[in-house]
Order: sequence, then structure tokens, then C-alpha cells
Amino acid sequence: MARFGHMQWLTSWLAVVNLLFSLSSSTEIERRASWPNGPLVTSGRWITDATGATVTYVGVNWPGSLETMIPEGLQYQSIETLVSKIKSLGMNAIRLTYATEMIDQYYDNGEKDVTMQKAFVDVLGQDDGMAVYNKVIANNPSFGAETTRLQVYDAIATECAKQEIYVHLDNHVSKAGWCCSPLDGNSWWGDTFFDVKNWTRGLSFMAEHGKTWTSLTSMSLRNELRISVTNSQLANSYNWEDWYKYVQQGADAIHSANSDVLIFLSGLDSDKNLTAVVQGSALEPGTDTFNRDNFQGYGDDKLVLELHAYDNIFGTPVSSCSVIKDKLFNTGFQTLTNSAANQFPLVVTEFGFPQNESTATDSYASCLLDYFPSQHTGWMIWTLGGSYYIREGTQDRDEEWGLLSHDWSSWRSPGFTNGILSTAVNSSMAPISDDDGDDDDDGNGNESTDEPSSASFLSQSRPGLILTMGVLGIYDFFYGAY
Ligand SMILES: *[C@@H]1O[C@H](CO)[C@@H](O)[C@H](O)[C@H]1NC(C)=O
Ligand SMILES: *[C@@H]1O[C@H](CO)[C@@H](O)[C@H](O)[C@H]1NC(C)=O
Ligand SMILES: *[C@@H]1O[C@H](CO)[C@@H](O)[C@H](O)[C@H]1NC(C)=O
Ligand SMILES: *[C@@H]1O[C@H](CO)[C@@H](O)[C@H](O)[C@H]1NC(C)=O
Ligand SMILES: CC(=O)N[C@H]1CO[C@H](CO)[C@@H](O)[C@@H]1O
Repeated sequence: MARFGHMQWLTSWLAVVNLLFSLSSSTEIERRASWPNGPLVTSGRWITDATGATVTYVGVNWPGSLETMIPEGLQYQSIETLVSKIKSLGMNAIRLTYATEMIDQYYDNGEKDVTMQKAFVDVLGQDDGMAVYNKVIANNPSFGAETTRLQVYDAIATECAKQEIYVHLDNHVSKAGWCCSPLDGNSWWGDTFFDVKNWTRGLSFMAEHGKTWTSLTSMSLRNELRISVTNSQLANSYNWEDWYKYVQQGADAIHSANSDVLIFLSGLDSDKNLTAVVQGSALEPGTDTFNRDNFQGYGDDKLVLELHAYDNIFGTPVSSCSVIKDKLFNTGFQTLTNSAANQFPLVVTEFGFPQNESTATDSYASCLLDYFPSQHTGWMIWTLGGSYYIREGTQDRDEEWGLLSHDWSSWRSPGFTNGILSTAVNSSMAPISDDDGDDDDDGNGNESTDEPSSASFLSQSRPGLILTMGVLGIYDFFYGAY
């Protein structure tokens, strides 16, 4: 009897305390929290930040893995201007690419990174290299003769933090250059330039280095794994079983150096096929299946899948939108649904098309840019810039697929950028809400998969929820049941 009275008193007291705590702690967290509210984590098919809010990457590729190993475009614009252009589209992320060779050279050079000036001269020659270098420092006056390539990456990461743009750091190639032919020696572990130890060393190095970047929220293992045509011995290794072995090594290399970042896994067939992971089928020729426990301490909340969508290249005729969507579903997007054996967040880290007047009405472009937001998947278009310092032997080579013009100053296809691209950005960035009443937010006919209402519930009230659970836990500890 006395105990019952005591419990009643305690219950009301706890209710009041909990209310006060959750009010004050929400404001406290509101006040203390600052972008990017990291580290980001995954929960089922969602990426969330530390406040519990859902994060959808919406962004653009920014290559830095061609021969100079310096992020492109800086001979034409400042980093601040370029990040502002990305921001002006309403995007929130960049996929910044680098080559393992940059880290190899760091070690070959007595653990010192090569200067930007030397990199330009080595690759473009004395006169052209110096001319480009001088333009870069004219646009970016904080740089000078001592500035190293990694310091250029640092400056981009710093500007991204300032403008609240997430940096996804992508290991694009081993030997720097244009990617990704099956002949380039970069295709698969063990290929001419794709040394496994150099690769894991490079991943660890960048993961460690990136700890100083507020904006760094994720890293990839490797861009576009593919069969090697020049190295026939590797044919026996190009399979899911070897993929799984190497992917664990790479993921461990990143996670042990930097446990905060999300780790993106890319599949086979130039990152166009993730079926064995999504469906949990045998990792052939072996019989094991994908198991999060093999990624110790982070398999449950740090892994994200990435997919590329390129039905418009290599002479592939573009099919109808429904055929394209079915293919994307079967090769990766299924991971966003309950029908997947393994649910993960998914980011389409590359897709793109030539930018010209007709892009604004291109049916492939509108198919993808309608599908991605409808699935609440992340996406990053190839590519930001309109030219390369050097690509495949041509200096100042034009990039027809660049959102920006040759000199990175204006949109190449304003009709596209301000039209279907902007619409897709806006709808991907809109708060996720289940307002169609059918509980099937991704529109794929699988209603139970979708949980945006709980995601937004968590984002609103997680501090209160945690405290409620904590206080009830203490209550439970002392008094048994309630
Ligand atoms: C691995 O890195 C070393 C430098 O530490 C470099 O000399 C070597 O060429 C690299 N291996 C490959 C296959 O690129
Ligand atoms: C994806 O790979 C699997 C083997 O893992 C294969 O059976 C399937 O046909 C591939 N899908 C496509 C669309 O290439
Ligand atoms: C735009 O690009 C597409 C795809 O490469 C091409 O077929 C078309 O001719 C181009 N249009 C113009 C006006 O240049
Ligand atoms: C997207 O949102 C921005 C900011 O609200 C707005 O300026 C722009 O017009 C929108 N784009 C489209 C295509 O509605
Ligand atoms: C359209 C779609 O994705 N449908 C899938 C819903 O989930 C069931 C299994 O639960 C699949 O068989 C369907 O293909």
C-alpha cells in the first residue's frame, strides 16, 4: 500500500521531470547542434543525422582524379564561386574524386604531398603547367607555390563546410586519369595499377586526413569495378566472392582510421549491379551470403549502397522509362523496399547526359530525375564542370556533360538546370512526408517498407523519446514493471 502510494507519487514526479528535461534538452540540442549534425548513420533504408533527421544526398560530381590530381576548374573560377553555384541549385552534396596515386606519390616523396605547381608542370609541361598554375592562383589567391594538392582538397572541404555541403570522397581510380575503360589497368583488384595494399593504404590515409574536414560525411571504396580486358588472369577473380573479400578489407581500412564516415559499397558491372547484396543470394562462386556481421562494429549503421545509371551510353538504346525503372529496381533500388534481403540506403552516385538545348526535354533525363525523388534515393549527377586541365591527352578538354560551360561560369543548358534538374532537387530536398494516404511513399507497391512518418517522428522528438526511455528504464530498474 505504502509502496503503491510511493509509486504514484514517483510516476507524476517522473512525468513532470521528463517533460522539463525533454523541453530543455530539445532546446539544448537545438542550440548546440551544428551542421552537419554528424556523424551520419544508417537505419534500414534511411540515412539520418545525429538529430534523427533524414538526410538525402543531392549533388554533383567534382573530379580530382585525372592526371594532375587537382580538383578541376580552378583555372577558371574560385572554389568559393563553384561551391556557391552548387549551393544555388539547392544541392547539399558533392562527390569529390581522388586517385590512389596521389597517396602513393605522398609516400614516394618522403611522406610529403606534391605541390600543385609541380603537379601542373609535371603533367602539362613547363609553359602550359605554369600558365594554368598562374590562373589557378589568380582565381584562388590563398594558394601559392607551396600549396599542395591535398591543401586544395582541404580548401574545397572547408568551403563546403561553410556553405553546408556534404563531402562524399570517392576513390575513383588507382593510376590517375580518365576513368573507366576495361583496358586502363584500374579495373579490378590485382589489375596493373590496382594494387590491393596501395588501395587500402590510400583509403586509410584519406579517411584519417579527412578527420579535419567538418564536411566529410562519407567515403566510397571504389568507383566502377569492372572486368579487365588486358589482364586475362583476373577473369577468375571478377566475381562476387572476391568482391566480398576485398570490400571488407577496404571498409575496415576506412572504418579503423575514421569511424564517423559512412562507407559506400559499389557493385559489379561498373557499379550497375548490386543484386547479390540486395537479394542476399550466394556470393558466387562461393556459397556465403552478404552478412553485416562481417563489418564488425559498423555493419549495422554505416554502410550505404551506390549505383550508377548509364543506359544512355555505349550505344545502348534508351528504353522506355518503365523498362529503365524496372532495371534500376532489379539491380539496386530494391534495397529500399521490404522485398530486399538486405535493406540499405542507396545513392545513385553517377548518371548524366550531354548538356545542350535539348537536355531540357530529354526523356531519359526526366525519367531518372522523376524516379530518384519518388524513391527518396540520393543522387549525384555527372558532372559539375565544363572542362578538364587535361583529359585523354587533350589539354583544356571540353566536357559536354558538364552542368557548367567550358569556363565553369554559367549553366550549359539553363533550360535543363532551371527546369527538370531544379524540380528534382526541390522534390528530393523536401521533407519526407506520407501525404498520399496510401502508406506507399516510394510508389513501388510495397507499402510496409516506407517509414518516413517514423523518420520524421524521430527527427522531431528523439531527445524527448530517449529521455522518456531513460527515465522509464531507471523506474523499471527500481520498481520492476510499470
Ligand atoms: C604502390 O605505392 C608505391 C609507393 O609507396 C609505388 O611506388 C608503387 O608504384 C605503387 N604500386 C602500384 C601498383 O601503383
Ligand atoms: C546482375 O548480376 C547477376 C549476377 O550476380 C546476374 O544474374 C544478373 O543478370 C545481372 N543483372 C543485370 C541487369 O545485368
Ligand atoms: C544535344 O545532345 C544530344 C546528345 O548528344 C545530341 O543528340 C543533340 O544533337 C544535341 N543537340 C544540339 C542542339 O546540339
Ligand atoms: C526550387 O526551389 C527554389 C527555392 O525555393 C526556387 O527558387 C526554384 O524556382 C524551384 N525550382 C522549381 C523548378 O520549381
Ligand atoms: C513493385 C515492387 O517492388 N513489388 C515488390 C513488392 O514486394 C514483393 C515481395 O514482398 C515483391 O515480390 C514485389 O516485386
